Amino acid sequence: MGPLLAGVLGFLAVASATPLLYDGRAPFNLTENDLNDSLGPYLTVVKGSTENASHYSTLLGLAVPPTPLWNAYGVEPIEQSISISIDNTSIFVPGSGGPQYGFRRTEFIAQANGNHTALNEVLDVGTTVFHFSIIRNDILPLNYSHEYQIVFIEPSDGTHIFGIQLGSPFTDPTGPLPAANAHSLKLLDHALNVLYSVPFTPLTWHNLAVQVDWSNRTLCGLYSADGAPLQQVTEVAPNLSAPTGAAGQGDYHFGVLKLPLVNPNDRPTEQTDVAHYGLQEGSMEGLIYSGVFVESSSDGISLGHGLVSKSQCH
Ligand SMILES: *[C@@H]1O[C@H](CO)[C@@H](O)[C@H](O)[C@H]1NC(C)=O
Ligand SMILES: *[C@@H]1O[C@H](CO)[C@@H](O)[C@H](O)[C@H]1NC(C)=O
Ligand SMILES: *[C@@H]1O[C@H](CO)[C@@H](O)[C@H](O)[C@H]1NC(C)=O
Ligand SMILES: *[C@@H]1O[C@H](CO)[C@@H](O)[C@H](O)[C@H]1NC(C)=O
Ligand SMILES: *[C@@H]1O[C@H](CO)[C@@H](O)[C@H](O)[C@H]1NC(C)=O
Ligand SMILES: *[C@@H]1O[C@H](CO)[C@@H](O)[C@H](O)[C@H]1NC(C)=O
Ligand SMILES: *[C@@H]1O[C@H](CO)[C@@H](O)[C@H](O)[C@H]1NC(C)=O
Ligand SMILES: CC(=O)N[C@H]1CO[C@H](CO)[C@@H](O)[C@@H]1O
Repeated sequence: MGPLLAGVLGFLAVASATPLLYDGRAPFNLTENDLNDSLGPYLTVVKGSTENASHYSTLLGLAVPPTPLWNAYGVEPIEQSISISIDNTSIFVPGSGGPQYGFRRTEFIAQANGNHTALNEVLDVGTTVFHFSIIRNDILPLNYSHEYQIVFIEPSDGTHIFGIQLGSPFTDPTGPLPAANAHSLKLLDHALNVLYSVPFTPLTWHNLAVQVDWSNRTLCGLYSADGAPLQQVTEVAPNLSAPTGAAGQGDYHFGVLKLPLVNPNDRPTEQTDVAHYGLQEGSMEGLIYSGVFVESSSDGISLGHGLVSKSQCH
């Protein structure tokens, strides 16, 4: 731990973790069949309708070590990484609105006791911190000419309380591709302002945490690479376009949601309907996740290696 950490140690305490509200770090006893059946910490229904979940997601066992932030080097990890991928069959058919031919998507949704809605009522109150770690899957690379929405909290109005975006934001008409900053992970607020961005470099676990104050509607981001402790990287930013109360509570998604490019042959109204229209190559692409959990920040924020910030983001 270098001088950077020493400089902030005054704000840190080594303590047991703050109250853990949801643990989405895949245990080693979780199986492919559990994924198919949405047993355990994930609801896996957001995927192509023709294949089982295990076609789009793989529990990696010891093949890809999870983020070292919550898994000490040289010790058996507490979790296994998860590969989440899309291919041309990744056409989700929601309860209404018809097949989403515009998107290709596979997402896991946080749940507890088989009920994601009940969990949201626990996670989306007070001040809570959404943790997740992402590493590139260089066998199944993304196409940075497209927009990807990869982590978000989605209330029933379809907006995102916060979101992590990669690639070139969808525009109609299509702009120069790839867009500037396409290869960076971007933390967006509800109004789609970029609060923070960091290059999505290969062979690196990118650890992010987003503190959401559900009453005052603010966001605050933390980031680190690999085993370095998380550091606050944004101000406490107002997020006042987010709905208040129950209307602002939503499912915690992580995975790969790939937007299309405008198809010049579609009608103007179709060209803006990204869920149902547009161009997709149908390629197989993916990301790898670990370190997914949610904690209350009432006793501070877990920064890794047992370090806890004494205060919330400020
Ligand atoms: C995995 O093991 C833990 C601890 O024994 C248990 O609580 C949990 O239910 C198991 N999970 C699955 C998916 O079998
Ligand atoms: C999970 O899906 C895979 C791929 O379709 C299949 O081989 C396996 O039998 C499924 N398991 C269950 C329990 O559905
Ligand atoms: C999903 O898994 C079940 C159980 O093994 C199997 O019967 C079914 O054929 C699989 N579906 C697909 C689309 O592979
Ligand atoms: C991908 O799927 C779409 C929709 O089912 C289909 O129209 C298209 O031909 C497929 N593309 C490839 C490359 O298979
Ligand atoms: C899930 O939780 C919600 C909210 O607490 C509740 O209304 C619903 O009945 C629960 N669903 C099931 C299947 O238990
Ligand atoms: C990436 O997407 C662009 C825009 O749709 C497309 O022209 C290009 O062929 C894609 N590249 C790959 C490798 O699929
Ligand atoms: C939230 O807003 C209330 C009322 O304006 C204020 O008293 C409180 O300090 C705020 N809390 C935070 C964490 O900013
Ligand atoms: C950083 C920031 O202030 N983001 C936005 C939060 O939401 C309000 C209300 O929509 C916007 O005005 C802010 O720009």
